[in-house]
Amino acid sequence: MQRVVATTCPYCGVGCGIRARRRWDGAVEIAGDPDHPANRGRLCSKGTALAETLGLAGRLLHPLWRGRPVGWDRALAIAAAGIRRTLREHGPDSVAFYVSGQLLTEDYYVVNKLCKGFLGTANIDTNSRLCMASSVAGHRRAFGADTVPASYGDLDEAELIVLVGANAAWCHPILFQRIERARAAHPGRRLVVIDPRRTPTADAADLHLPLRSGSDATLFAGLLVHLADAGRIDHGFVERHTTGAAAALAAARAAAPTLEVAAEQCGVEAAALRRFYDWFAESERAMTLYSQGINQSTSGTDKVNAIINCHLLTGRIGKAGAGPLSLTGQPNAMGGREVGGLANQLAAHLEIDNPAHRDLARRFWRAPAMAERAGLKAVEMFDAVADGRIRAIWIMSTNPVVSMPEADRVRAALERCPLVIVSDCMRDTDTARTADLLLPALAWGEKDGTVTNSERRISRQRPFLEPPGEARADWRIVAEVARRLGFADSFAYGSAAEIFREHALLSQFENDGRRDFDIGALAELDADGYDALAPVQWPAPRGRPEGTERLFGDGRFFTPDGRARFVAVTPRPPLHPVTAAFPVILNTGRLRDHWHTMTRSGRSPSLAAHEPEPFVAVNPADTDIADGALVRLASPHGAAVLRLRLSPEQPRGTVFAPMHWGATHASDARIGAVVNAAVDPLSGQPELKHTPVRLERRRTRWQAFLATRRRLGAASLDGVAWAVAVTPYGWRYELYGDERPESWEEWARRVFPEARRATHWLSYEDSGAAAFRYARLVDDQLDACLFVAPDRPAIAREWLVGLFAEASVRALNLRLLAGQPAPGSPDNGKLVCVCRGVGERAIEQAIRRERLDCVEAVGAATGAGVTCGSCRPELALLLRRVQEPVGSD
Ligand SMILES: Nc1nc2c(c(=O)[nH]1)N[C@H]1C(S)=C(S)[C@@H](COP(=O)(O)OP(=O)(O)OC[C@H]3O[C@@H](n4cnc5c(=O)[nH]c(N)nc54)[C@H](O)[C@@H]3O)O[C@H]1N2
Ligand SMILES: Nc1nc2c(c(=O)[nH]1)N[C@H]1C(S)=C(S)[C@@H](COP(=O)(O)OP(=O)(O)OC[C@H]3O[C@@H](n4cnc5c(=O)[nH]c(N)nc54)[C@H](O)[C@@H]3O)O[C@H]1N2
Ligand code: SF4
Ligand SMILES: [Mo]
Repeated sequence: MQRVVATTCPYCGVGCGIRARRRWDGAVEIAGDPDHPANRGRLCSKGTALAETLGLAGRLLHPLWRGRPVGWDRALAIAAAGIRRTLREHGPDSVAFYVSGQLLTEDYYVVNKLCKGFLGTANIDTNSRLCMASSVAGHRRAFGADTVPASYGDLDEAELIVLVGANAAWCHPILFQRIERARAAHPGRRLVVIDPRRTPTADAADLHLPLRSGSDATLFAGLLVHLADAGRIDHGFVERHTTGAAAALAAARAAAPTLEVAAEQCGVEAAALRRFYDWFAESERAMTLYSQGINQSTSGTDKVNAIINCHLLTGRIGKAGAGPLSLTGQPNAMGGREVGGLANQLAAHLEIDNPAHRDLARRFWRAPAMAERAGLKAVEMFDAVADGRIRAIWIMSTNPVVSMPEADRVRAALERCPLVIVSDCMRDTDTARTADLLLPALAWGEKDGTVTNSERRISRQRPFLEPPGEARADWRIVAEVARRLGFADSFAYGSAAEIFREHALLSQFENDGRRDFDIGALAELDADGYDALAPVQWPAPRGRPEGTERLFGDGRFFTPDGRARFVAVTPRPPLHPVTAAFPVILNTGRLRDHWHTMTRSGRSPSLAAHEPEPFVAVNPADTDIADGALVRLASPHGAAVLRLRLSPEQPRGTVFAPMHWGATHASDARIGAVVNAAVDPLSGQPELKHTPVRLERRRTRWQAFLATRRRLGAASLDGVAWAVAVTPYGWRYELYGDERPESWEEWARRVFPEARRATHWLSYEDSGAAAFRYARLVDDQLDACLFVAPDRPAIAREWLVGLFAEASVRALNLRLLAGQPAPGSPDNGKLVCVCRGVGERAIEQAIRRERLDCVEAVGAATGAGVTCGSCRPELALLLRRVQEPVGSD
């Protein structure tokens, strides 16, 4: 069978279309879908490597109750009985659901309906609380509804694009490439990046404003003042279509009376700020794209409104090439908002605080137990688990023990909770380790449903793989439990299509154009129509099946008076300032090739190669600890041990650490444990970008590099700290410890279990046992190696990992023990271009040797960056590094 299935990428909110082809031998080929409007055939490094993540290794394939396999009947009965008992003994609010923007809309709809309509509690919240909640709250304040006005197509038309708190080159790569193509085609267009760090995105910009962490509201207050003073107020629009301009302007003047004050407060040069303000003032077609640098803040909602204010004042909204655009993170962050997955929403953009809306949902669902008020938001929810108010929690498609702030507290809360149900595709995650009941969910490629991207475009995810083991669709699992709770009639769904129809019907129920979310035109889709559904942007009300590209073109908003609201914003600094004990600001976020807690990207050798080890980036002027040393990062909440990376891109007084590593990939690097849980009072979104911390050297007796064909068992690493990454032929580890084993030789024999076939050993130990080197060959192939030294062993890691591919390494002998290739032979260095396998060292050498001066030339010389393009920003960075070298290696 050779069948091509059109589906959607399961990673980011760009929502790229994919064509998946099953080959006759079962292998899957992934390609971009040329017909999908979000990407027109392009994919970034993560999308490209999807096939590497599809194997069944590590999958959860059967329900497990307290670690033992149980049949589905038993598992569902346990879940239903546990929920029923908890409801009866402790009331509706003792039960909670914590779900995810990685569920499909149909899954999300069903679990939200069960909770808010049938269990009588709104204690369902989602990881979107950590992601989009401030945008949602900001939109609702300004527009009266959670409406994203603009489209990707507007990026092709904008004269000025401002990216605020968004590292799009890494996190929304296909969108970023679209911006870059438009700039290349129209040289006058400008890109401004506002981010404390000099990210690869900032590197590409015409202007980078490295503002002080958390000072965005002041920066946009200053812009509002500047726009008014420069005569850029669109008086007609402001008078006819908005309210509150005068108060917002007065508040902005108080915060940023002059440009110099704004510059001073934000820590940027006045001249650079003036340039930005002037560019914004003169660009009718201006777009402001923003993401977690804005949302994840204790004043995130105000920052969102400070941005929207500038667009309202100039009337730059609802027009081609103009408007604010909140970039959604997860593939279905937007779909989750449509079904009301947040604890303070209802469904179909109905409001839970509005009695008429509650009544509408109650009648539509024929709901026996409507939730009467908003439920607990994520941070509050885990607090309630910790203090016993919540006694049963069902976690679906998210890994809060890694991704929540103050994550040690979250783990402890779950360990104490009487009933923890976890639905996941993977057997071992930090959160699954706390579960009583583990339920196997279908994964991407097996699931069937819809997702909605950042531009409101609903796309189908279609299955192209058979369901493995006993895994089931999330919606089916929830519906089965609902049936056992006595709600069979209301959850008698036979397919995703039926659920989608109900969702669409609810969106148009008594709507009459008053609510923004209306997909009534899709309510009549039959099974075939649903299957064939082409990507479409909502709203798509009855009679408008082609959907809507842009909203607010008519100047009408979803507030009671139809006018958009300015919000008077008084900027606030981050909640917790630095102190003498915790003098450094910790900023956290994403890397190019990893996805969240690595349950997917951590299985791909090509993605894992980009950054195999957890690290913290520090400005060289801020520390005298050497590059590559181990450091301990501590806050009042917890600590993590990370590799120090000296990085001039990092502003002074701040450090940056990726969010990706949990206990499945490193023993001590879970940054969520360090991050504070301070939240925005309106949105409840935590301040994940700003935690006061202390940085100190982590001294060790020894450190080691280890590579092997088989993953090591947990027991063999007892007493040793480690970080692991998958490689094409096995696994690589960085290790360190405080105690030295009596004999390294024996330790090596213990951790590398005896091979059955012919083996050959090489080993070397210096007299003081401070250094030890060991390699094991099986049938002349490299099977395992270990390099121990007092500090980080200086060996050619990528070369060693590459040797596992060789048919025979016997001839290498002592070179192998040296851990270094022969002089002159190529060592690629750290992988930069995943598609072509080109490493940092090779690129740097080519730049020097051939005096390359642009990304295109590097591509022509080395092949890097010419396929998916995800690494182009890093090629630019390497070019700059070679041209202006810094103190680090
Ligand atoms: N490769 C990859 N891509 C992803 C994901 C992934 O895990 N990996 N996850 C997806 C998801 S769910 C999301 S939400 C998005 C997130 O996408 P982004 O928001 O672009 O990513 P982050 O790295 O979280 O943070 C963005 C930037 O905010 C900056 N920042 C920190 N503090 C401030 C501040 O005070 N002001 C300003 N202006 N900026 C600040 C940080 O330095 C960082 O560069 O990415 C999506 N795409
Ligand atoms: N320090 C810090 N923390 C952060 C952030 C940050 O910037 N800094 N960003 C925050 C943001 S924006 C986000 S979105 C979160 C993301 O954080 P999480 O949602 O916790 O991260 P994921 O690794 O995506 O977790 C998804 C889980 O669902 C499983 N899964 C995948 N598909 C399915 C499915 O179809 N069904 C089921 N049942 N399970 C599935 C995966 O195996 C995995 O265990 O992290 C937040 N945490
Ligand atoms: S930009 Fe990359 S990760 Fe995001 S949807 Fe497209 S291919 Fe997937
Ligand atoms: Mo996110």
